[in-house]
Amino acid sequence: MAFNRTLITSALPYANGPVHIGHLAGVYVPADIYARYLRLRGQEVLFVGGSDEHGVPVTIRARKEGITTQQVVDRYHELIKRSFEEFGISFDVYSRTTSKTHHQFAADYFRKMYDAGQFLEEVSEEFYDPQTGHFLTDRNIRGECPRCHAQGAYGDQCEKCGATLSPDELINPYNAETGNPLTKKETKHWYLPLNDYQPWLEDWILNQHKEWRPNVYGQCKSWLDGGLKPRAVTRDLDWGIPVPVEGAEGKVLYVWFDAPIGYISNTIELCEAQPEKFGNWEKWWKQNDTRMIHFIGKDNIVFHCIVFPSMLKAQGYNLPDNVPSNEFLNLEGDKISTSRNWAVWLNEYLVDFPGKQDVLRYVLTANAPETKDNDFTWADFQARNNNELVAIYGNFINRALVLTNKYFEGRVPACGEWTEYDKEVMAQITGYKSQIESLLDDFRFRDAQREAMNLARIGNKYLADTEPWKLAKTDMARTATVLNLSLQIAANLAIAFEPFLPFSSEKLRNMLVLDNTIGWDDLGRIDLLEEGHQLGEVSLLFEKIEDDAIQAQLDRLARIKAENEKAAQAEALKNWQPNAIKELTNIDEFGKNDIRVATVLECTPVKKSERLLQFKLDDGMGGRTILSGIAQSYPDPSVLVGKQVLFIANFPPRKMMGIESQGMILSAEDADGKLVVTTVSAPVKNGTQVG
Ligand code: B3M
Ligand code: ZN
Repeated sequence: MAFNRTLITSALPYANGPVHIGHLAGVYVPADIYARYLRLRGQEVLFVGGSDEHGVPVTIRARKEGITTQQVVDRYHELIKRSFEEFGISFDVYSRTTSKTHHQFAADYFRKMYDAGQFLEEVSEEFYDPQTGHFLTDRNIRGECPRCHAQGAYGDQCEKCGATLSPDELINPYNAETGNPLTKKETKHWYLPLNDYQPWLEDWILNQHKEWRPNVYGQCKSWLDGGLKPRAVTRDLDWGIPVPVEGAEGKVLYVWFDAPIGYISNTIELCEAQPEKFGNWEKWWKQNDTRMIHFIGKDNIVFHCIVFPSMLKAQGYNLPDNVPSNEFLNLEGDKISTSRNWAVWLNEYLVDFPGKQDVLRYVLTANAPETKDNDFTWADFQARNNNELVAIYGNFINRALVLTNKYFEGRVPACGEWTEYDKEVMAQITGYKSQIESLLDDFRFRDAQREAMNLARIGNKYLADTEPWKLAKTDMARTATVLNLSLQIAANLAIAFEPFLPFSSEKLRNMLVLDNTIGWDDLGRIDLLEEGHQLGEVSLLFEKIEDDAIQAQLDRLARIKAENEKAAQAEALKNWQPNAIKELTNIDEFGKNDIRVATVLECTPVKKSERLLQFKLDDGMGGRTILSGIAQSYPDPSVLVGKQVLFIANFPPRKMMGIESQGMILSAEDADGKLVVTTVSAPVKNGTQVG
């Protein structure tokens, strides 16, 4: 199938917070590289983005910040949009799912499917808060974890033991926000019968799209192997697009029904605003010479490969040709999290590293989580900037231009005859175009960028090998040839890096005064700059990043980690409940335990044991030694010396690590989960029995 144009979509970020490096690495930088690349190749491209402004996440944020949901989406839509602009994400349109066009179009879409009988209607029992009159789902429901019995587990997950849960499993479920106990109530919803699409999806994905990335193909296959079930496309919520049928009062479209339709609505908005440039929207969505590519993160795969295609198929739209999805990017070894503030926010990055958009773009692509989760570290960020962008690419450009200024007054010198070495190097340069293209065509962005950097490496090596600064003393003609060829490589670099590092390429183009008509097709040519061509002003393409700038970032993360730990402890404390009372006992049973008071004379860690402390006690009966497994809680056990503690005197002696322990010291878990020794506050005679 021959395609005449490409529609590129990138997942619509929830407008519930700023965007961070995970978003950029996973979706927007690769999508942008691809869009820029196709445009550079002269193809007809439409690159759609926008904010996802419905769904529960934005309403949660509103409650957290104490503002209205509309205020939340207004604030974050603007912030996100600006961040994307600042990072050069070259959307043709960036709109929002609260737009009038979208509300109308998405409601129509539902209505058309409804009229065509493409939904199932079903009444089910859902969790309901009779006091507020709201139905609740997933994260809005909390209760006791059925596995570990922690309080405050969420309807979809217990954060204490990590279990994946469904709200039905929670013990004593309550409204997360109000604490009200929940009941079940009947409610009607509309379902997309995905099971009906199963045979078609199996053929379309498993047979016809074997070229999809293994992570995408594999996830689809496992969904299909599990057997698809009808999926509700409406919700009982008051934030969203009202369900446009009778008897659906108080119901809205499920956010995952309306959000992908946003790709279409945003296309419509653009085409209506600029018909001369983009034509009719249907050309992008219905004509079969248009190819569609969805850029997404791995948590969106099922929606873009199974749910949305079924919706598109139902209404006769084009289907995606590929869905390049990335795995996750972690930050310094931990999962990026908006709620835990564990992220590098794009708006904050630009305050700390003004003008360094390309550095972040470069690092995120170099480290892109294309095939597996990857880690962003500030040390790697610094190293890639200093050792690659500065030391290779920037250094090469700077030397080529400065030397041309020095020896030839900033004019491209004449190229004489090529040596064998020149020929070898230039042959390599010429070969890069098809290499980079085939990687980009395959959505292998990190490999493609690596090739662009290899091109710079060759340039750098060429200068190091030919040493024009030495040649200039003896052979000006040869110096001229070397610098001419170096400048040709520099011009090639401006083109090759254009999809990846748009700001630097523009800067380099300006330094080289490269003709605007020179573009991707010219990549590989060694005659891009004519003899005598006047170069522009030279400045550094990249600057070294110093240790203190990196340390400041690490300090910030350490602060956040400490804050999170404190907050987690406070949360645990809030949800803490004492254990249930043990079965009944009596004074005789209790009296069998001989509990006494002793003074700690010495308390030291047991050698080669991480757990054990050795207590020497004055028990009023000649002294005894007891070992206790609480070393983790007492980094400095000497604090216990002189304290009076409680111990069980009539446990049989037990040998551990070659030392005999004569009893057990009583301790309790403190608020942080550490064991603390129980002490007696008023002085008591050693050996006194407790009872
Ligand atoms: N807003 C989920 C996310 O940000 C969702 C994507 C919608 S794409 C149509 O992961
Ligand atoms: Zn649990």
